[in-house]
Amino acid sequence: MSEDKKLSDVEHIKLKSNHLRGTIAEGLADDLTAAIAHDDTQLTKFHGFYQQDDRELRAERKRAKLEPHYQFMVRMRLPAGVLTNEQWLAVDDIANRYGNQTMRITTRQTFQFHGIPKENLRPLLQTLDKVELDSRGGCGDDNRNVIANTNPGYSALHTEVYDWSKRISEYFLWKSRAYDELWLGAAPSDEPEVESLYGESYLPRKFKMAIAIPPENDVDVFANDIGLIAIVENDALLGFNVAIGGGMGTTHGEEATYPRLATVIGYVDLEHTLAVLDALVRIQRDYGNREDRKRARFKYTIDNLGIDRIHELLAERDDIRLAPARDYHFDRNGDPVGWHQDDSGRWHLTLFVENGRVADFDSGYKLMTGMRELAKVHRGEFRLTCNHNIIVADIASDDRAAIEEVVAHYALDDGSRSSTIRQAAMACVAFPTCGLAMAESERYMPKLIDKIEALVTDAGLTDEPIVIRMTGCPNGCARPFLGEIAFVGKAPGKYNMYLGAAFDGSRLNKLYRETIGEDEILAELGPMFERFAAEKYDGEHFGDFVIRAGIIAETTEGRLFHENAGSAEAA
Ligand code: SRM
Ligand code: SF4
Repeated sequence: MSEDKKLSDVEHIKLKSNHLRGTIAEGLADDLTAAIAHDDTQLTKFHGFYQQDDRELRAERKRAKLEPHYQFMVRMRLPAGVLTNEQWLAVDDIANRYGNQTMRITTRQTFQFHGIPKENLRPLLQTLDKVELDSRGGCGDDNRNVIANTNPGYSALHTEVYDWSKRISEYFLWKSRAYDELWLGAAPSDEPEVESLYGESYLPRKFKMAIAIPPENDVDVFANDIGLIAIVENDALLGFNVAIGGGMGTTHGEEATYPRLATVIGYVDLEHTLAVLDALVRIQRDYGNREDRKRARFKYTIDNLGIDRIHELLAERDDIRLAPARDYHFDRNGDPVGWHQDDSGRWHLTLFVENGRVADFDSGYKLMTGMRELAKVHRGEFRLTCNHNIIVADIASDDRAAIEEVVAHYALDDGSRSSTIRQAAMACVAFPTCGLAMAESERYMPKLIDKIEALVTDAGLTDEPIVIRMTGCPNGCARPFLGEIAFVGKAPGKYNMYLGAAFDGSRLNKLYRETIGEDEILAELGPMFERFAAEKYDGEHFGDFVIRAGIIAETTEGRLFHENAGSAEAA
């Protein structure tokens, strides 16, 4: 590891934290401020929450000489996004009682609660605990929520993959007793903490894992530090292709940072899967950059070392030699909404949720109430998807009518709210809670989509599921660099526009126009849609078309993301 003096600030905070305790308890007890100590805000991430402030109130509070309106965002751990109806009701109750009366489905298949005052943190986490949920590892330099394909069509495989996601999530949880002591009232103990995998410094940066079942890539498996691609024969799960080094985050103007798609490095059978994951995580733990957090993700470790060296390290350190990768094929990275029947005859209903916000809206649309009523009659489970949607899963044929009644009463599947283009769109949270947002995203995207809907209708493309993604900054939380079209916030009302990712999530897009506003966005898209409608091949997707038509250059790998940026036609 690097010399101590060069370590980043966060590394020092972790090292002196007494296994993630810091002075969090003292901060909670301090009623002179709604905040906690600065260093502790890094540690609470490991416990699943971030200190934020309402950015809309900043100026007003400053003028009134008040501290910012501090509040917390709590992110649950929910492997594969599965929760029971009892858990749904508990989560709904938490959002109403302790938060801002909304729940936010995330792009990693879990819920976030926003607007939590610090005195509500303990009761919130205790309520989660009562229904066997937690927020451990929701954030922080550790393994994050393990996501997995929701695949309503294959219930047996889904169950198996769900079990794997829980197993992996639990295996890579940090072990310190700090969570139980700080939040659940466990008595402190003199027993030494044993953090055999993470040690005292945990990982250099966040770490993410996903499992996809081809042909569905709804998890965007290549955007993860480790992606497992299920290899299935005769409906049985045999093992996984292992892909490493995916990640989206970049910084505007800093070419040393770039999104990267995970590289498939081989195949592992089920028996050795955990050992391979463990070995890869330890490589990142030992070789990852602990000085510069902007270059600390596994993707950079891999590009620095090279894939051949990763294979050597696996062999030298753990005697692991991966078999050659097996064939697989992905069709898409979106969710097909509506009713689906699985191979055992049970039903699943995928409901579109715009940008993941579950709330009772001013428009009169009572999604939160409707889902609560659904949870009271539904006897199966709910699955959250990585595209911000909800699957009401495992419905017996006899129960379908009761579900349909609630769905119809609250208009939960109202087609007028979800055109094809809207269903394929996704935006991150951004304002007012995200401290890193440079432009609006969740609150603006629906309005932009209204206008894009008009353009696709004019071009005769109403049934074309073009993947459009938006984020308020280049950190990439809605995986924008996998959008066939993407908008990434640069300044209020201004976005960088990207084109050319693959519909199945297997190719990054590229920067097309910089710092443009809505009028320019629409002026660019209108003629492009007309041309696509006139010139597209049968079955050709928009992201492939813009490359074939010479509108944008293809991005072949993360390191080349910034090369040949801009309109290829203008070049
Ligand atoms: Fe994210 C930071 C929201 C998925 C890359 N992300 C943040 C923070 C916590 C801002 C902060 O650090 O202060 C955002 C909180 C906003 C808020 O007010 O709620 C935030 N990220 C989200 C969510 C809620 C977006 C959403 O619309 O659903 C997603 C929560 C996922 C979860 O349940 O765990 C979310 N974030 C992602 C993804 C997508 C994914 O994982 O598939 C990415 C890109 C993949 C990746 O990790 O590379 C992502 N978030 C980031 C980054 C950039 C990391 C990097 O390597 O550079 C940051 C900033 C950071 O870590 O420094 C970030
Ligand atoms: Fe915030 Fe940026 Fe992530 Fe959007 S992409 S939630 S603005 S950090």
